[in-house]
Amino acid sequence: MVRIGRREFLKTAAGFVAGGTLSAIASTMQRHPNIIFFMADDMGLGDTSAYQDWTGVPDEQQIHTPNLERLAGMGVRFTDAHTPSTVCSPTRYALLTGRYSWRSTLKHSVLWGPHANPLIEKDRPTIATLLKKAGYNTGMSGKWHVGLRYRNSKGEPASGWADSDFRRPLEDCPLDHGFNYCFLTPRSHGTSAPTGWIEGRKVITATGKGPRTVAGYSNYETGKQNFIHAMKFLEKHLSDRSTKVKPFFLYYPANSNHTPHTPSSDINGTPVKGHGRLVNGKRQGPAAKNTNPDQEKPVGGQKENRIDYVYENDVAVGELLKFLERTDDPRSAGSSLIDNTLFIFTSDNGSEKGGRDSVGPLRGKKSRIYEGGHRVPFIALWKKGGIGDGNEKTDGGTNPSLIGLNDMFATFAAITGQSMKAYDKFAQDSENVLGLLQGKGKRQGPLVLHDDAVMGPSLALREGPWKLIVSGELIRGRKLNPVGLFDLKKNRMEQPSGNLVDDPKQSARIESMSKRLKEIFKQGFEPETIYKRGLVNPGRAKKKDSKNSRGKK
Ligand SMILES: [Ca+2]
Ligand SMILES: [Ca+2]
Repeated sequence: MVRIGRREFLKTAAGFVAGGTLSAIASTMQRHPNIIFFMADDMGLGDTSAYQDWTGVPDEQQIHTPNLERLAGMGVRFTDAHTPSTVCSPTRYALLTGRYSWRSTLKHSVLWGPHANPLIEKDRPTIATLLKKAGYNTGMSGKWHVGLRYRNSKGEPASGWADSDFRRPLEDCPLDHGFNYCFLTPRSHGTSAPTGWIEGRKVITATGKGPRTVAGYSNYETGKQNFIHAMKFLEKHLSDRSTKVKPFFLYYPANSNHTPHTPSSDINGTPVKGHGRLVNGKRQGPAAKNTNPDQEKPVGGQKENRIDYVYENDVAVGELLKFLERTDDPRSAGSSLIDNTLFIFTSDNGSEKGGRDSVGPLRGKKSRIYEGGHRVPFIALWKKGGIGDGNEKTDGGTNPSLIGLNDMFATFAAITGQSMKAYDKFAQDSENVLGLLQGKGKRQGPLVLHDDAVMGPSLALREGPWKLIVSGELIRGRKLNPVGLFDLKKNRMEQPSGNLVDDPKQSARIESMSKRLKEIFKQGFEPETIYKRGLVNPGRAKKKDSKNSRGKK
């Protein structure tokens, strides 16, 4: 196995930035890894057997994910990886732009409705534009959920859902944010039904009325269709003379395992529905201990359709790995694609199902500011780049370092030798964690986490093992009000009895963390102008949010 050390990266990067000769640029391009970023929906740390030793979920409750185990064996597994928000849209915005969603117009919850205005501004760079600039061919297949714009019957940009006409090409879609190819559901598949599937700018299936009907959409086909279209992008990339000399970037935000749990019959011929299993071989698990200390009731166990839907992603990952392993790398004679591909598997927020068998040994679940809402599986592999040992037969590496999905922007910039100075006004919340993925160094800055369906648009600051939680009053433009301080080293479960927010011995820490959070917060927040323009989901109705949070994000 050839390992490219950090020093060689820096050399490559320096050559690229300096402009270099054409051949230097060409050789740099040859070395850039392909990138596949596979993101499950609503999958918790407890949902995969790749983390079973860490979560302690017993065999009779643990979903068996053999392909993720294989990936973890080849790569490196993070146990303190976080989504920047606890729900779909804001996490996706921060992943794609390297900027926290609460700096945008979306302060709370997700984008709703069949037509939500594009959250990513037209001129804002994304990881796709960044990689395109470095010579990548970029594609996505899966769930978008950061807004798009249709056209009306006259061909003008539609003002909303009411005047959209699906016979017209889309006015704003992933193609306007750095992707050369896209196949997508606009939102979660269950709530996307009126708009079905979109390929490029074209609505190819929909179940709406009048100009919004195109037959063929089925919730049970999302997994299958996402895979078919991901392969369509990859196979076209490899067969086209103009693209196969380039690296590719595939963004694969799967619909599974978001509710409704609708597993496909198969992925690439490998059966899915009816074939998911718990580690003990069964298809039902007993009720699990509730990991939320606020509620003592046990949570229902893993059920057949959910097991299959989680397994669907496992199968998709397995099929992609097989494809990468058996396909020659057109940029490197004698190598397979797997050798120089950075493969990342993660989730967009914690599990929607509480209970240790889904969120692992953490408090809360999807939509809560507690760890269960945003600490997720994160497995990375890049054989030639020194991420993991590439050998599935040896134990996988486990890294306890803190990282966030918002770090991908600066990390991909580093991998492709691009200076973040070019993105000074953008991606301010992204930190290069390439060294960390390679097992060296640590993340420098603190991580900010966002949103809670019960408490409103809360924020939390992670600094080392310490976590400060402040109420939604800060985002609503008023004041910073600390409501929680936890030492995760001693109290990973965030037990209320270990909430040190009122402990006088911690007042200096609370003061310094509050100050730091305020500094970060002010970097991109203009309450007056944003309030004048109108907030998206300002988060007033706490009870309603909590009720609505089930199964709709
Ligand atoms: Ca989600
Ligand atoms: Ca290994």
